[in-house]
Amino acid sequence: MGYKNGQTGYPGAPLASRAVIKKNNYALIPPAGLVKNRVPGFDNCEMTILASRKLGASFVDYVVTMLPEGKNDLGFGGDGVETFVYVLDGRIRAGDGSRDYALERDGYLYLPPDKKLYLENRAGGNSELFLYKRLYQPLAGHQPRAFAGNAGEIKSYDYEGMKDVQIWDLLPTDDLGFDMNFHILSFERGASHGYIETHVQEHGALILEGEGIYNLDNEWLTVGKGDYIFMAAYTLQAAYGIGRSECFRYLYSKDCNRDESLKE
Ligand code: UGY
Ligand code: MN
Repeated sequence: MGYKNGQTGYPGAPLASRAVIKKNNYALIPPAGLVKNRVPGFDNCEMTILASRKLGASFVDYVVTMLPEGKNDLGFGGDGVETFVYVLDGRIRAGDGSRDYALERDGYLYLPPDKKLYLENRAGGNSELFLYKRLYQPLAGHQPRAFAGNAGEIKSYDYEGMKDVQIWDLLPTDDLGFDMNFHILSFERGASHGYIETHVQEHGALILEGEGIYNLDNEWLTVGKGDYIFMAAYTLQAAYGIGRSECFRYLYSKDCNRDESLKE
């Protein structure tokens, strides 16, 4: 049943999976099927690459368990690659080479493409991270900047006129220097999107809490905490919050503030 839920050995039931992989369209990747990937620079870390170019994404997403001595001293990103780290659990030091940020649960840091991200676990036990990197798309006259925050300290607002759907914007929305943003969307039980979205942007989404029914390219799939969803450009998408938790809540990335190129 996989390293993420600590259930190795025979499952005592027929092998089965909820994973669905439709390259260049969408993917549902539950934690039970994840395997560890060794990524150079990450020491004492157990991690899995989620979305990648091989799946059809322009970005790479990861889940990382930093063991007690976990660190990245080599630096992640930089040289044209922007990065984002979100602390799902635990406590870490995240640095850009000249400045350090202490991040606790729900804390996050965006680093622009001219800075490398350095990480060190500072929890007594493990820390759980969600990590992202993408080639930054420059825009003349605008620069992105390092930005840190904690989702627990940001105010949400009604999502598209619906009080039972709340959205949190994790990065500035009024600065064209940023070519992407991270958001959290939360649905009370029974709440849903107002329509099935079709848009040019891509998403990588990690379910933080609860259960939902997600429409991906007009297939309705049950999803829950720990599941990862990749949505390619133009993939139909919408969800209902269901289940017994307070809400159905996920963290997701979305590209923004750029026109589409006519070149590859
Ligand atoms: O911002 C969004 O595009 C978001 N509403 N998409 C999604 O939740 N699948
Ligand atoms: Mn969307």
